[in-house]
Amino acid sequence: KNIYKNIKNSILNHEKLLAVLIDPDKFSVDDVARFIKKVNQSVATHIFVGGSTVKDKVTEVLVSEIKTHTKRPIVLFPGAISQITNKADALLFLSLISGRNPDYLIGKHVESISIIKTTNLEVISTGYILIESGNETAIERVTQTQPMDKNTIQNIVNTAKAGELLGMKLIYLEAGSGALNPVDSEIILKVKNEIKIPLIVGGGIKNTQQLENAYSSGADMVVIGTAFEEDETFFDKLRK
Ligand code: 1GP
Repeated sequence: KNIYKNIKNSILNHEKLLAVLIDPDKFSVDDVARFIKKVNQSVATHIFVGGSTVKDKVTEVLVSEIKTHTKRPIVLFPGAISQITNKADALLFLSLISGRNPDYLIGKHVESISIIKTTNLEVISTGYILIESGNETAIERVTQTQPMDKNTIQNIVNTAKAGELLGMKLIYLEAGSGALNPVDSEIILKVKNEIKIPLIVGGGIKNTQQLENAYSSGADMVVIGTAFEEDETFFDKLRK
C-alpha cells in the first residue's frame, strides 16, 4: 500500500508521472496482452482503470487480466461503485468537488463502504474537478453536474484549495474523456501554486506537446486514455 507514498516520492525527485487510462467499456480482454506490452515499453508509470458507463463485473475480469501482464500499479478510477474490485492495487476515492450533486460529493462514497471494507485497496482521497472543455463529456452527463467555467480561474483554484484543506490527498483537474481541449495551462499553473498535494491532470491530451505542456505548467501526473485507444503508435513516441 505504497502507491500514494511513491507518487509523493517521485515528485520530490522531480519525476513526472503518466497514467494510461483503460476504460473497461471500450476494451476487450483479448486486447489486453498486446496493449499492456506497449504500456510496459513506454514511460507510463501507472495504469488507471475506470469509466463513466461500464457494465457490472467487467472491470474485475479486465483488471485481473491486466495484472498478469504488468508490474505497474493498477489504480481504480471508478465512475460507479460496481467498478470497485479487490484485484486492483488502489482506488481513487473521487469526490466531484466542482459539482453540487450530493451523490457524487459523498452519497456514493457512503454506499461504497460495505464493498471497500472487504478489499485491501489503498484508498486515496481525491478532489475531482471537472472543467469545461468545449464539448459535453460523459462525466457531465452521468453526474448531472456543471463543469466549472474555465474563465473562473480563482474559483477553480479555491475549489482545489478547499479540497486540500478538507484533507484530500490528490487534486485531479479533469477536462473529461475525449475532451476537445485539455485543461488550460494557466489553470494548471495557478492551482499548482496554491496546493501542496500532488496534482493530476487529464482529459483531451492527444500529443506529446500537450503532455509536455501539462507537465511544464505543474501537473505531477497526466492521465491519457482516448489518444492511446485511438492510436497505439502514440506509445512509440513515449518509449522508455
Ligand atoms: C478521463 O482524464 C481522463 O477521465 C483521460 O481523458 O480519454 O481524453 O485521455 P482522455
